[in-house]
Amino acid sequence: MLPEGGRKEDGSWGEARRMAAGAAAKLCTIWGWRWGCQSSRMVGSLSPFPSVLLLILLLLLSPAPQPAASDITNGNNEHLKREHSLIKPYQGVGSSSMPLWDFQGSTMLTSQYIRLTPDEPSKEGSIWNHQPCFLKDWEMHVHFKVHGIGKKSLHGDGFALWYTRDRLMPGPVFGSKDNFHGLAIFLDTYPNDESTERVFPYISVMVNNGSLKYDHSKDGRWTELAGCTADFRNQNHDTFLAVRYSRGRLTVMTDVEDKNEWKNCIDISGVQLPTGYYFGASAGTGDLSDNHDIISMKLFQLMVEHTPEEDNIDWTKIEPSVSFLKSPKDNVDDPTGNFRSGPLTGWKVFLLLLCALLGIIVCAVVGAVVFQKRQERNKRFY
Ligand SMILES: [Ca+2]
Repeated sequence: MLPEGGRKEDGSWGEARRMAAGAAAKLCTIWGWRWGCQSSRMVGSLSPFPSVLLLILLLLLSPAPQPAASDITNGNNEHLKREHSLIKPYQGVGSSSMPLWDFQGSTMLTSQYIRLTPDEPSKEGSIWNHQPCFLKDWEMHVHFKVHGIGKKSLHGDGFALWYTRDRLMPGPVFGSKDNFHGLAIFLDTYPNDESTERVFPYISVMVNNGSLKYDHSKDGRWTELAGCTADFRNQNHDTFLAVRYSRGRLTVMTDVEDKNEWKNCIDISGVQLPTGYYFGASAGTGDLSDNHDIISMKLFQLMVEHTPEEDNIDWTKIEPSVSFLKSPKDNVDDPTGNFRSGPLTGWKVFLLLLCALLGIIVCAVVGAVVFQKRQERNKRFY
């Protein structure tokens, strides 16, 4: 079990970057490399060496960039939004006079978990936050458990997490309606598409403005923005998922290997989502079944500054959309479906440093030769 309210990463990458920037600023002050410190527009007024050295210094002072894991909040309770969270003991759920969450279908409430479907065929259930969310930047941590007696691939179908315009509307997409408006994260445990090369359970995301249909027979392949394999079913330890949305960037992380650390699953930019939608979770079983349990959903507000232009927009009017440099269908070539390039690895940083060092050596040698030649020419003139 993970400690409440103080999970995982400490934002070390950001901290290191700040330290590096601070160190660079001090060097700037001490050595007077004004242009390198103030503005790239001033490049060219002095030797390029200081900027290269500064870059190397920054790279040396900073650890190799980690996956977006360290960007995920450490679960600071200060910004936990109780009205959008589902936490034990499950008060304010369902029939109470002030419900925070409503449930529907086969959903069953116990003191330890909320069961969306039991391990029985043809069930569907969902749970929906009662209040729309007007946060522009947020992060949802979901503690869940998918388990059942079905062996090998004789279980299904998985569950979905939602941030959508409509709520409590049963349907064919993991127990919820199709042609939805908003964001869906599917935790699919059953490969309906027998020809797929993807390994299941498989997590994928989809953004919809109501025009797209989810194709179960292809496990949503044609509408998937990105995805990853995650072995979360029938685990004896706790399994978690984190979804972060901030400044158009959508990040999904998993913690399903009992390592108490987030693992990068999905990281895409250019995602537009409005405010005023509802969080929910739903699950469905067909011929095959599983228990789909939600233990907690914790919503954290992210403290992010926006420009005045961004603040002047009516965020409730934003149409759910995604702008891509690459079309989602291009990810067919990639068996993981995850077509975005990863962050800089240790090797890439090392190669970058090596190139920078070689560049400096070449510049120094050329400079020395030119200087020597000039000196000799000057000597001849006297
Ligand atoms: Ca499926």
